[in-house]
Amino acid sequence: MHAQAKAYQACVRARNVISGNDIHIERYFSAGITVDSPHNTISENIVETNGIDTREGITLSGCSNNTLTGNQMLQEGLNLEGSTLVHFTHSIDTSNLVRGKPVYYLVDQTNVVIGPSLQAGFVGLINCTNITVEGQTLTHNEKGILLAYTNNSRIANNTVRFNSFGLVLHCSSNNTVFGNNVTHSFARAHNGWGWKPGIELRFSSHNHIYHNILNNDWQVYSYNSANVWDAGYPLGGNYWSDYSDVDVCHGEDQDVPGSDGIWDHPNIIDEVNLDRYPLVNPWTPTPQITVGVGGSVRRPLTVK
Ligand SMILES: [Ca+2]
Repeated sequence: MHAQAKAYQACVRARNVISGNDIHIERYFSAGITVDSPHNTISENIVETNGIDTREGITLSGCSNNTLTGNQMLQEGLNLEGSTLVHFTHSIDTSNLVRGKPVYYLVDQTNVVIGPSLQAGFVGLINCTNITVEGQTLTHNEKGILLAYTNNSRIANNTVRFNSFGLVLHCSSNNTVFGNNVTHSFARAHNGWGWKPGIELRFSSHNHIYHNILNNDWQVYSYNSANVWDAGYPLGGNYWSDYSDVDVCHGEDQDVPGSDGIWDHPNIIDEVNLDRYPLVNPWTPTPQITVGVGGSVRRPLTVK
């Protein structure tokens, strides 16, 4: 397709190669490229969506084994949709960029650290174990961070904002999610504004989720999932922008007079999920103190 073409939507329904297109989208509610069949190669496309009505530059929906290389998603990023592991099994390397930052889409990997120096545009962890994602700023994707069939991993100190869904865990358990700033998750639905949750959990239990800042119109959607939403007393749970109570007591049972920066009653998410110690103010990391050579300790946390 000629580089000056506009208002073009590529919807791939066969075993195709889409390569070298310059795709501009002027329609509302559409992904730049939507793929719902297996074994396509999508490469070297420049995808420019309108940046307002969708978070989907390239969507792979209910399909498998597609290969993405060298695509530039200028405004809106990646969207992976599916219900089984095979739906998330694609080859998407770091030559794909969201807003100029590389995509880290890990499949079947263990013991990997995606640290602050990498600055990902999108992170997807598929069938992975013991992965660390730390210090990333993830914006303008359908899901800021996606974990599918991923266990024993660590999502820490990331800023996840202006995505449709902030953080999504699908069939993922025994992960730790802490110190993240998950805010401004939203999407525009076909019939108006439709909010999507900051954190979505489906069939994902035994995750430990604490010390996060959650500021979304819809904070959590939890389906067939039971998780731990605090780090006990006195470390506390999460900061919820939409939860306030009284803070006149302290102690494990919040029954001793004197405030402690923890609301006196739990934030009940649903029948099997609650934050026992919701924070009055956002948690902030405490600087580490170097002790001797090669060691460090963390100062005791002060919950304000
Ligand atoms: Ca209290």
